[in-house]
Amino acid sequence: TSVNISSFYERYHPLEEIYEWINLTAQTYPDRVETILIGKSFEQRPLYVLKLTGDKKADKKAIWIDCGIHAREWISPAFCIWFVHHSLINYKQDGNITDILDNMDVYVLPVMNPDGYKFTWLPMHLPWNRMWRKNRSYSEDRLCVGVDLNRNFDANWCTEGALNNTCSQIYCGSSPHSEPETQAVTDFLRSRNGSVQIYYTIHSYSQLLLFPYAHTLEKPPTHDELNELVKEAAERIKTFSGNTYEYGASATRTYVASGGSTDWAFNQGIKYVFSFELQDQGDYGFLLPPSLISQACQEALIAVETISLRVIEK
Ligand code: ING
Ligand code: ZN
Repeated sequence: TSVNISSFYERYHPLEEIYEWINLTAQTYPDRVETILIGKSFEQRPLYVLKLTGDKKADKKAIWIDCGIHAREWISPAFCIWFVHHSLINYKQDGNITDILDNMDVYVLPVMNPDGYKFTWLPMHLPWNRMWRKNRSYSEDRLCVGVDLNRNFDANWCTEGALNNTCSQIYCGSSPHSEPETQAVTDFLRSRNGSVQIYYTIHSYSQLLLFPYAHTLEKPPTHDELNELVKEAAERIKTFSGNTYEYGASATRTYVASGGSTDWAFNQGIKYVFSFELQDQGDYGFLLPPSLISQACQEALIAVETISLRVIEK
């Protein structure tokens, strides 16, 4: 009998293994990877960003990719991990990833919400824990635990599509950037002051390629340019796997949501801002089986490559 042992990159991993993987990756590729501690979570877990660099060039622009802002969306950290591995093993082999790394530094935050992610792996009270979305912050004056980090950014904070109710799945927090995870990301991006040109944030599920705005149905002046980019990405995914990814402005394509990271990043002046919803379209939902990790990650890679290479050309 043959046993099909899938690789590390085609499985989901508990948080401790992800931290080990970050260490090991930085040790294995010291010339290509720098680990940057950008802050700590509410429960004091480190938030590590991996900076990937190709051959040195002066005044490089940068790409930011964050994963795991929502705890239950396991394919998201799986993508960041898969993407880093893909980039490192294919640099100087594959033209697309080589072009990207030679022209842009790539910052990858594999797990923005480690406390929530950890909670979804705890065996008690399943299946409720597995469906946790928020972080795990609390205070004595609150009835319930957790803030939705994607409603906690300083962008029309806590207006439409967010709730000021601690028990809600879309609780916006006590103030903009009240959460240490949000603070760490916004401080870091501001510290790179102008170098970050493309911002990607990875969610699941629904198979969508979205861009600002999320908080209003109004279109930004660059709507058509952003729409062209996601349209091409969706077409290339369709050719690759046959899967359909819908695309468009976030609020129009899905629902109005305030306090999201994409609107904040866009308002900071980052021109190319995207939020991807990876597989699937609801059959498995957040419980995407490991056998689909590879294809889901390939699809997201196609979107990242298509958009990034177009922006580099501009
Ligand atoms: N979707 C996102 C959410 O936070 C989103 C959609 C994207 C909202 C960008 C705001 C900004 O609701 C999931 N699946 O979490
Ligand atoms: Zn999400």
